Amino acid sequence: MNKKLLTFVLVLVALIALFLWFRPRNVDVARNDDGLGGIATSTEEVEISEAEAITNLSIRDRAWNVLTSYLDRARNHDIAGVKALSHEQSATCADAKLQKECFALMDNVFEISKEMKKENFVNVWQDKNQIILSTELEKVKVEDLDGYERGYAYFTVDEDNNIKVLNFNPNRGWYIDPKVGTTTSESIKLRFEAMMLDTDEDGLPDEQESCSGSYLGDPHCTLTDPKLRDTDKDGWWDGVEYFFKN
Ligand SMILES: [Ca+2]
Ligand SMILES: [Ca+2]
Repeated sequence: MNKKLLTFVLVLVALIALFLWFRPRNVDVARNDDGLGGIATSTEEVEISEAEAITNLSIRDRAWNVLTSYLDRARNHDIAGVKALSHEQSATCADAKLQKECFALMDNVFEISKEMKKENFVNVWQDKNQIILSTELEKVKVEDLDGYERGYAYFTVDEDNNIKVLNFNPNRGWYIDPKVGTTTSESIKLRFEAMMLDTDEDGLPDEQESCSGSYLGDPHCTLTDPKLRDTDKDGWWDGVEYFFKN
């Protein structure tokens, strides 16, 4: 590996919906956003078939509405409501004895969601089983670190065409300490772009799929085909299936 890479602080931000868990490399990057941004509050469940017939909403709108409802329910500590819009309920919230911990998890998820703005999620990848919304790569400054971030929201679609929240992450990113090394801003940008390149648009960067570059020797790499969305051809994209297994 290039020595310059040693200066990178790799931070995989994976935050996350109530049914998921924090990754060891997670970091909560707080910003001073003004409220909920594009997150509205609605308790309407969204079914693809209904939406198509009644409102003609786009897939992006339907998925975002589900996420909005999910977050609204999390904010209100509505365990059953969150479960209904989740791909899978968290073990914490499934255990009645852990209600306090579940509520804390809900508060955390809702707080982090404040960074998400609908207008930024311009990429829409979907088929009958899954939907991924993502933002473009954004240059950021986090405390003393320079970095690039990209937001993701993952959804599944069940047999009744109900959209369910699988995972979301407002700022999956990689950061570098500018005081370390002599890397130029242009080479940093190129390196970050390579680190976040997702050729097959399945929600997993090429390097994570190929266990190369920033994922060399990383247990979170998947050894899936970075040029094929559904490596094992079971109908679930590699980036979606990742959250089933991790
Ligand atoms: Ca990929
Ligand atoms: Ca698959």
